[in-house]
Amino acid sequence: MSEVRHDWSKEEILAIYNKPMMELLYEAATIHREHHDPNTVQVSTLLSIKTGGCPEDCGYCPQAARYHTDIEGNDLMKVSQVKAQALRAKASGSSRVCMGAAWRNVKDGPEFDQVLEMVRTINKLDMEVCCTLGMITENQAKRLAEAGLYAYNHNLDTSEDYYKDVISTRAFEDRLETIDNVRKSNVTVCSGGIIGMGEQLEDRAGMLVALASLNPQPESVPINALVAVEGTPMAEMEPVSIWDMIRMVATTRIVMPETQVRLSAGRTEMSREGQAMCFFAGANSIFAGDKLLTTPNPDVNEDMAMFKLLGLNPQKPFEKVAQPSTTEAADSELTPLGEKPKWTRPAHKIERNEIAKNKTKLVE
Ligand code: SAM
Ligand code: DTB
Ligand code: SF4
Repeated sequence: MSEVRHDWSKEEILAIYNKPMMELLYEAATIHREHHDPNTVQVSTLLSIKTGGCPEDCGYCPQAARYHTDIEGNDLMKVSQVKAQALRAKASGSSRVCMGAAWRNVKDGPEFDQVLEMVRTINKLDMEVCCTLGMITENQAKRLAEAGLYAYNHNLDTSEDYYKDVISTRAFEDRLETIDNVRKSNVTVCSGGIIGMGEQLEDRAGMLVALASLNPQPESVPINALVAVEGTPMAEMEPVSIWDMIRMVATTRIVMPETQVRLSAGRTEMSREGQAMCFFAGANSIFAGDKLLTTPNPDVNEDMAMFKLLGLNPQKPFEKVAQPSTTEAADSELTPLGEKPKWTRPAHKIERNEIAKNKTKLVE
């Protein structure tokens, strides 16, 4: 059985990534079979509970307020709406609901209390609940855990070096600190990144070094292909080749053998054959449902037809980690601390982000 290593070097990871394809596939598939059932794929449904208007400048993101994209923004959803969507996701075979909010960080107050109620409601439906709400403190992570949160998603997105070319409103260290705060609760960690943002192969390897050196390694790692959205600084990026996606998935599987590797954004551009190669190379999770947060995703029926064709079965909830219990708000032992953490704001200029911000302003 391959051991879990936390001391991978960038050079070692690059050497794996660049192996002849057949050797890479064989090695990844072998490790995959040692640690997972190769015919089981975990299925998550994304739900954008608060869309658009985000103060951050992430160069890939259509929800950043400063770029001129065509998305429809929404205030925080009601708990009843979230419950209805979660029931639909459950009926269509999802084991997990992942709620995303276009926030820089979580602030204590009525909106966070509402999110905690959403977590309680979905956990009581016996589904795994994941949140991705931006940066959080230890106290906020513990309150989410107490409500019954199963996973917290917070992506490193790319290497520490390239991060500075993508985002200027926060720093890579802030991401690591939030992941550390999640680890201090008993919520599992979901952290991965995006390929196709103009990064070098060294950056893909650098991101995997950072993820693999977390101890414990994240329970799930989403690998996203950039969805190049008009109006964002990355609108004109070249689409990711399926071969790059397969190499990235296989390398992730080899350096993080126990992790669930999620084939995330970008599946609308991938053929069934391409996705099958990714599953063979160690991907064992997907986002299902015709929408990611704001962009399209394959139809659930098409995905279920693909599962049937490939003999894949959706994973049942709580197969990897036991269901957390839910504490009601009235019985909570944790009080909001109202902290105002000093998250970094480097504020350096990223040329393509500046251009995208100023572009349509001239036309308006
Ligand atoms: N605001 C929170 C944050 O940034 O952590 C949570 C939501 S944010 C949309 C979650 C993740 O979605 C990002 O970290 C990024 O990896 C991914 N993402 C956003 N836009 C994307 C795009 N256009 N293509 C691929 N992935 C994207
Ligand atoms: C992740 O790694 N990918 C998801 C989820 N975590 C939150 C988000 C993908 C977003 C793609 C662009 C959009 O739909 O807005
Ligand atoms: Fe905001 Fe998250 Fe989008 Fe960045 S990725 S702009 S933090 S919603």
